Amino acid sequence: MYDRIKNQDAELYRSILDEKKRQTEGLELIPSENYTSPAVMEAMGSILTNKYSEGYAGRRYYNGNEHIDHIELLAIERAKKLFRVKHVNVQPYSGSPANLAVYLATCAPGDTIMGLALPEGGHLTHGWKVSATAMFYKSVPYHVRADGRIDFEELRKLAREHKPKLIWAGATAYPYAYDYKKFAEIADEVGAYLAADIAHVAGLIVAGAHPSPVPHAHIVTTTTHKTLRGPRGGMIMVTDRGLKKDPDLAQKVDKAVFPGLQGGPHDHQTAAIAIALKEAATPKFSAYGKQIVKNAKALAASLKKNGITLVADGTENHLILLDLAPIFGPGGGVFGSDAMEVAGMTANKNTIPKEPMSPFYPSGVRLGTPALTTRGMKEREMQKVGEWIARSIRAVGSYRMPSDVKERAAYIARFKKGAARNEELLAIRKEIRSFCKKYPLPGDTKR
Ligand code: DSN
Repeated sequence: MYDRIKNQDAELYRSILDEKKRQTEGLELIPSENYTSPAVMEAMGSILTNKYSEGYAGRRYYNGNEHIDHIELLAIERAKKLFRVKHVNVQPYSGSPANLAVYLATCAPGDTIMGLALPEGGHLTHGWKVSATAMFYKSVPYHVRADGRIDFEELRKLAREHKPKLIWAGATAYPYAYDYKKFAEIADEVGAYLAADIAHVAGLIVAGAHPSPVPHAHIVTTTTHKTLRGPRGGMIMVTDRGLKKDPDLAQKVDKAVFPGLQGGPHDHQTAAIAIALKEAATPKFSAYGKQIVKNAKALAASLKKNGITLVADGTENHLILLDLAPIFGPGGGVFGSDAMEVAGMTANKNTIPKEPMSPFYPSGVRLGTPALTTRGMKEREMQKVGEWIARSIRAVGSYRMPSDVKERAAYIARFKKGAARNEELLAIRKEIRSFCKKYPLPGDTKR
């Protein structure tokens, strides 16, 4: 495998192999990651990467696009059918550019927009202060309640007061199902566009394991590489409701993507998206999406049984948020996620609702089941994974984040050194390595 890279660039080849080993021998628990099929990867490495195709099918700025047109139209038709929407743009390079195009299509600079605050689970591009979306637009964030659910009372009050042009429904660390109907009621009341960012749950929606925003939102955006299990990429969809609100919305979205924001589309990516959409339309994918949620619920139950506190006391989707404050005190997310990494499990430190420390030293860990489910693991395996996570966290449970910010870097460096030598973590790593041999990555037959 990768023989040409091996012959041409030995240094880079080694890094690819090392990464392959990491992905194969460890448990991938980051809820926004997944393993694509070999066909999707083949398209990403195909000859299509050589082409320029600025514009849209039949209206390109370059010649030689007859086959590219066919590929892009195939992706669009598949997405329209799968999500039951009227219009799709498959050119956004990824989720953030897709979301930026929605602003361009619906707002003028300086208009008011609303999204869930980032530390409470929202996304940067939903108007968080360090993002261009808060620099060029007036952002009024809404929040979650103490139980972690979206505070619709606050959202309604703020919307009435600030009259936003655009409201985002979607998050990156939200363990509940989204109530799109409630969002739509508020957006309609103040005349705002409702954009649902379904990046995290797109695959679950297709599988019937999560409600769809399509009957409620005007615009839907998604990445294609999370639960949808395609290549890295993005899509923007315009619904019937969207076209009813603004008959020009589809053209506005297309113009926002190109020439508003981007140049030539990544045709190899478009082809890989088309393949992933074909895969996602199968009964096998439907079973996969449902299994992701069953596995997340089983993993949540195992974690609780093993003494770990969870935000929302569980999950309604693919994602689980560990509240590690009861173990480490505030700021323990870094100890939890780093200990898991030494033990062979990849997750990420994350803020929890009403975070007692800060986004740099958060008190939680975010994890999910899409990637493990792709490897064929089921509820029984989740029992074991929950035990490993709990054991890893307990193995470093005596660490406490210093309250003096200046002391933290040195303390974390000492913690990392200790964790790398921790016998319990190294023992778990060995167990996981041997366990993983039974669950090959897609297309990986050579063990
Ligand atoms: N970084 C993605 C995630 O992990 O949820 C969102 O952009």
